[in-house]
Amino acid sequence: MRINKATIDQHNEAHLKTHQQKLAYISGQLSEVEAVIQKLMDFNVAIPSWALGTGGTRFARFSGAGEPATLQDKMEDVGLLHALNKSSGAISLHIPWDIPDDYKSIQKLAADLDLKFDAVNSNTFQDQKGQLQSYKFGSLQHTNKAVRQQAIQHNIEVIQHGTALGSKALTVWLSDGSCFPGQLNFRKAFQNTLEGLQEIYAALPSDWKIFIEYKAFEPNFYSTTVGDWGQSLLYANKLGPQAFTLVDLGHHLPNANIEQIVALLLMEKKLAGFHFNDSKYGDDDLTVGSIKPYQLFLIFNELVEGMDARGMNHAKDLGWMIDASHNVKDPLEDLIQSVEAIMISYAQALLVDRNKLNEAQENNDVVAAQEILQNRFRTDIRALVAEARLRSNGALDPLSFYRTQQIRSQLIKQRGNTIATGL
Ligand SMILES: [Mn+2]
Repeated sequence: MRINKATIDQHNEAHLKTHQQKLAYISGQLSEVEAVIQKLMDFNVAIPSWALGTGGTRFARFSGAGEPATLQDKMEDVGLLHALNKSSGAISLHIPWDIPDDYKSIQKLAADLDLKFDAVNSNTFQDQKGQLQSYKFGSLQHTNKAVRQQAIQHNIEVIQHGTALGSKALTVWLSDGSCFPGQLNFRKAFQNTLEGLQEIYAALPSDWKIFIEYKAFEPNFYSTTVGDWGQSLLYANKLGPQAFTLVDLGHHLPNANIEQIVALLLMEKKLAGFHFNDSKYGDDDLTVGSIKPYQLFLIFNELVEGMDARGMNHAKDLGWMIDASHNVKDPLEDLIQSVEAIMISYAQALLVDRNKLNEAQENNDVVAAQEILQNRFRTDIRALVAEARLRSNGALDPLSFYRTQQIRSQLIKQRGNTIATGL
């Protein structure tokens, strides 16, 4: 389903007056509005193919209707989202869930929808039909060389699919680890995993990156072989200059200081990928900014400060992606909310007075430092995000557009009672 430009124009016309009042108000309070709007227009967050269907839990999956059943439909959904918010111009594919049957037609569809292919994701956390070796006791860490070889070969195939589509990065998330003390020799598991990653690294095209994603626990509950940013950084450093750490917000132990992790990884030039979501307890896959919006702002504050310190391009030099798969919301509404939360936090971080913050830090003025950050967090800059969308021909209020136009009902009419492929 494609959104008609004239319908977006009508929507914008109806919302324009209120928007202009809000924009004038906030522009009167801030000095760098134009530069911020431009940065917001340039910023894009990739959407993973698995976020477009209703996710399940280990107890049940309550699927919605009109879900995208094919790769083409998933791309159409991301295209729809991008048409509304103009900030979701990339899709991240998961192999083997999204293996393209015809690269050319998939590439043409992507061009029609103004989408790029973000990092490709491998899967050695479940067994596929007809698979020779089982990943029950891990993949790259496995004691059996045949299992490790199968996992290595799979990752190399994923790189080949990605190359054919124009991706530039491979994300490796391993569920490898152990559930009980004594099950695993930690050192041997690490060495096996490193050797496997080295073989995969050797198969990377020279303009590709490999992202090593860590996760503290689940599905293994005693140890995880890439369990935290220190372990990921060890692998990335040993692998070489094309290897980086990927930070997924939901993959930490409770209360971890993610903003500090991000700051140090950026400093070490080893941060390359980012997965957004929110959580109350673990890897909850909740809508970005729904539980801890202040933490999201603090993370962006460090990202902007760290990227500027290295002269990086905010839009291009890191891989931004949402990684969530929600089970009670309409997935497209969830994604509209997530992207909006990201844009708001990014805009607020851009507007932090760096000189004043730096001065407060140098003078150990703890109170002033807190005031600078919290004043910005409490400034309502949503009109700037809306203005960036308006200038890019998106919708002023994507969620209200989605609901007023009854897009899900239209998708159900078109697709029927389909369920998204994936887990
Ligand atoms: Mn992730």
